Amino acid sequence: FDRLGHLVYRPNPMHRMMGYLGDEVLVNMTPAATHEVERRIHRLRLLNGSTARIYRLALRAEGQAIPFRVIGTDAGLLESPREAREAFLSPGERLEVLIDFAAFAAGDRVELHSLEFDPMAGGGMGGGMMGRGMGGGMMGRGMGGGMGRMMGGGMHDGDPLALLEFVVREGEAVTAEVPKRLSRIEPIDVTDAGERDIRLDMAPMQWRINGETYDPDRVPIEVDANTREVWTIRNADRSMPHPMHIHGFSFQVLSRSGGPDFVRQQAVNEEGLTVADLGWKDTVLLWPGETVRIALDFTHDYDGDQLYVFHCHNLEHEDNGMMVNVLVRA
Ligand SMILES: [Cu+2]
Repeated sequence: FDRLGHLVYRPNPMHRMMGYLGDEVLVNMTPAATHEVERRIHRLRLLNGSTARIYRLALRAEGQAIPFRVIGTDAGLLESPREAREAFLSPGERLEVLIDFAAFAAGDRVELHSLEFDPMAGGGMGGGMMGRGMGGGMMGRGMGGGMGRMMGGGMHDGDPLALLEFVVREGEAVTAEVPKRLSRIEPIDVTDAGERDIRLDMAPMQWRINGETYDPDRVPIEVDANTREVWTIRNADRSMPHPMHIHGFSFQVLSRSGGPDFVRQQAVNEEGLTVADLGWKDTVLLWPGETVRIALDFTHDYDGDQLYVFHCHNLEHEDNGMMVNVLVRA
């Protein structure tokens, strides 16, 4: 914000390359947000509406980590609740969580915050070419004040942040059981699915998808309606995370591999999925060096050819051309 409190959005060429990070976190348009809660389970529907910032969400009270239950992701409920202590939420992604305040006393404070992480970790050169591996590297979090100011303030992606403080009200505690079964998710049948490789990389000052930057007249991806495909998306650039989003369809994440340790440590199954990868998704985060496989079912009810887009949800990356047309042929 400027001195008068007006929102400033003036990305320079470096922001357009790396993403525009502000220096003030807003929750429901509110800086330093607080929210009063009763001593019972609360359901939070979280959306990362930041242009470029990734959050490593966690809860704490009196310095202690507080577990929560994830019940839904981008496009609906999970099959059953999953207890978690942290979850990544990249731009465009959604997460539904339950927080139980029954065990807290009136006046207790519970903080939703973002844990520290290195967004360039997993890159090729120990923290990535642009990471802080290179003695406070060029784009890294150890960068000097000059670059820090160019990047838009003192808060780099991955800096620890306070997001929202819950204040527990007076009143009787209400305990409740959470249903064990929330929904039924049929796995997309991939036995006859087409395979497609998607490579994310970088040309000078531009991010690319399969070597392409956005051209409205080009259609790099064509699929037949009512077919299924498995996309193997590889973040080959190894210097920045990319939250990849498709319009028109939800997908299922099949596997995640090759990422940084702090992501692999969050795996909830043998395929390397994190809690934020479960259920129906339309946005999936790719860390530097990672490979993520997703299953897509292109069944839909519309007549004729339909044109959609597949793009990075880091909005500066998208605006800078990290997007391709996807034609679903009737
Ligand atoms: Cu991107």
